[in-house]
Amino acid sequence: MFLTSNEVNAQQIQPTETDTVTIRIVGSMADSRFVPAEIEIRKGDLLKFIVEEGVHTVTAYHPDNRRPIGIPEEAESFDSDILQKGEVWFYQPNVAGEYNYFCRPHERMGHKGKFIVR
Ligand SMILES: [Cu+2]
Repeated sequence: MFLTSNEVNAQQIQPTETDTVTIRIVGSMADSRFVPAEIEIRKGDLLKFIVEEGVHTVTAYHPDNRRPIGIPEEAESFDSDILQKGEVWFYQPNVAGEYNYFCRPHERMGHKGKFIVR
């Protein structure tokens, strides 16, 4: 098959184009939130969660965490454990789909987030 030079370039560039995507965690009580609370990323991107205020977790909706599943079935469950102000936690999803997660201390106050891997 004949490829134009543009098509060749696209094929060469795409597989290596990954980013580190930062999600800030702010608030300490009912104002706790992930910023942004919802984001689309690409497979291979690295998610970097940084706690700017309060004490939080980044926890998957998954039976491992005693919740109904809210991430792709083939994806690995995750739970950051307690993160203090200034701490950073990374997750690199390698399965496409929708990932719903929450913060253990503030779930009932609505501290939840979602990322979609394309
Ligand atoms: Cu929280």
